[in-house]
Amino acid sequence: MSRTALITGISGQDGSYLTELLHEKGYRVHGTVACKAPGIGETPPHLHYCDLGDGGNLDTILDEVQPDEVYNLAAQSHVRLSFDLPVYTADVTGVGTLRVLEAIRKHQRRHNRNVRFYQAASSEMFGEVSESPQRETTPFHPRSPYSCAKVFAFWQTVNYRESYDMFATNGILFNHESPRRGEAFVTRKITIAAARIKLGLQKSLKLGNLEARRDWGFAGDYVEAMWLMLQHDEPLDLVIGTGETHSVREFLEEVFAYHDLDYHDFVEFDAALQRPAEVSLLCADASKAHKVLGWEPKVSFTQLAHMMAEADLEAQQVHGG
Ligand code: F7E
Repeated sequence: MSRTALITGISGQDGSYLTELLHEKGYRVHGTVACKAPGIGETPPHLHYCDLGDGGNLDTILDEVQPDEVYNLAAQSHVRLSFDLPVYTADVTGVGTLRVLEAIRKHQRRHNRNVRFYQAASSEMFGEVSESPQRETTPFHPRSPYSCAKVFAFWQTVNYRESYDMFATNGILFNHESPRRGEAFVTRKITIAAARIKLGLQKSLKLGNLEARRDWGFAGDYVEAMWLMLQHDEPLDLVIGTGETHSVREFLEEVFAYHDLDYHDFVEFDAALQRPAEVSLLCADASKAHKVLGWEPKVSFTQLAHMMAEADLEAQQVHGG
């Protein structure tokens, strides 16, 4: 019998890749979108309006969909923005996860059925790192309202697993990108600007800290890890990343070089794009995920940069100007 999944935040980058993967595997896929999404009143049957800052209709959605698996991908996920909207971020990203967990607990009791839960935890929780690479046992030291909210959500997920015997897991995902990445994140901001500069549609690009180092992988690879975590025989918390770290500057160089451009000629520093507290270095040790799930990333840093550069060049050729 075909299984049913519910994805909160289905309209984001990860939601779109996960939906494709689950459809390939024969799932019925339902998703939630926040009320700001367009087309209210014309919602397709598999889409449900739900803002995790409220969550008042989660019970109804769960009863209607009867999911076997819930992937909690909804969040205010922009780190810089979380400094401007700390309480909103804590509510949606932190307490929002608790709202989903509590709704699942009650749904399971009402219907005497089991639901497997995946929480989109984040490498940002490691923040000011005490060891490198970071693994499951590395202490958290969050450096933003966003990552504080993710730490809260992480421990609530562990707590529901330990208190109610729920199949609740945390995937501690390091940065993952793609041509579908939101335009406010640094990789996509760079690939769009580089394509526009190449085509003569834009003259310069303003950026903040170029020395921050991240472990960047391909989102398409990472949604497979999410799914594998829910197929495992026991609920676990796992680090998912590539094990390589690169600076924002290296990503810039890679993308501009792809277009035969030198980024020095176009990039301007803008102090307003810096964060009150920065995470300087992230690098994953995903050996446990490799051992337990057999998971490993397929797309390299250079392939990812080129994939995104190429996709944005094509998109700007069609829609730019
Ligand atoms: O910044 C620096 C910035 O916004 C990366 C989210 O998905 O991954 C993401 O969080 C780095 C930072 O991602 C600009 O200071 C310089 O050091 O692309 P980002 P993030 O903050 O690492 C984690 C795993 C998540 O969980 C988050 O939800 O780039 N940087 N100049 C800039 N960043 C931005 N956005 N814009 C700039 O102009």
